[in-house]
Amino acid sequence: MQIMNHDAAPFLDASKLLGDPAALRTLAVRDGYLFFRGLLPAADVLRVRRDELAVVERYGWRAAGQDSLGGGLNIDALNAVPEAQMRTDIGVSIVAYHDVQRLESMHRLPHHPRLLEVYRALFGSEVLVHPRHIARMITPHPCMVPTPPHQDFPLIQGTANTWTAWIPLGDCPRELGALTVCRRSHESGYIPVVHAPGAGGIAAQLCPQEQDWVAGDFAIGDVLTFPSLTVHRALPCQFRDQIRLSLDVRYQSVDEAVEAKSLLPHCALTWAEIYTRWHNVELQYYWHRLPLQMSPWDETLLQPKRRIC
Ligand SMILES: O=C(O)CCC(=O)C(=O)O
Repeated sequence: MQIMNHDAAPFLDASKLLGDPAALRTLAVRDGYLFFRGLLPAADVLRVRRDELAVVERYGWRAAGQDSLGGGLNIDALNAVPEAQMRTDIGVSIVAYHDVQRLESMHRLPHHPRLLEVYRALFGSEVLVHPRHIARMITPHPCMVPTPPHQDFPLIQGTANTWTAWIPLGDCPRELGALTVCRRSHESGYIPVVHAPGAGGIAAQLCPQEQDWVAGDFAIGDVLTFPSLTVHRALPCQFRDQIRLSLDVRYQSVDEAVEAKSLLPHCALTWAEIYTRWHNVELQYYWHRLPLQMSPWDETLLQPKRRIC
């Protein structure tokens, strides 16, 4: 099931197809992912990186002697955090993650017009941006394990036509633990899972023919996106003193069903607690203004079941 970095083919850059929704959809249906070089302006991404790193700094986990964008870690300080206090799906402590979830900039970036343009083209309708953003802050803390191969569908549910945008908050070469996708794995439909360590806690049981991995070195502004049946995983980070910052953001058509948890914060805070210090109200509770259709949660999708290949 595991692959090495060098086994993967490079991502195909779909940037030239922006402005041609039909061609974009055809490629998405064929490969089960789209990769866009330089989709987002670097300055907009760096604002979020700086804000997240300021949180890391406040907890004493950033190495001294770097500017506000440097991802070097004080690994001894971080490793002193007991596992019980860590978000093992994120990479920092539970309280530090709360501070990151309070960041207005982190919640604003997913609404960037360049992202909305992509999803309007894919869905042919208005877009629901799930407010439940995940801010991965992957560190070499001993409790951390690279994200196993999985589909997002059993974890998100709602419509299978929900798309994830994986947005690295800075350059993210393969060696820093970038995301990789299994091309055309969306064609397999829902894949039965087993429990696995790492973010999400499940792994898709891949058959031998499902090993067509694509990967790449991300530069700031690049975005990888895929529907919720596409299998993806994180490459192992080769650095012992660097943090990998990225966002997982979900998008779907407003005309399709959404599961209730997708509208909740990705932590124990309430939205009111998250919004306490925000300047702008227009991105608060915006989904309340949309006529959403809800779908029920199906716990059986997360229960281990043997797959026959
Ligand atoms: O960044 C990671 O390690 C996991 C990301 C992921 O699984 C996702 O975006 O759905």
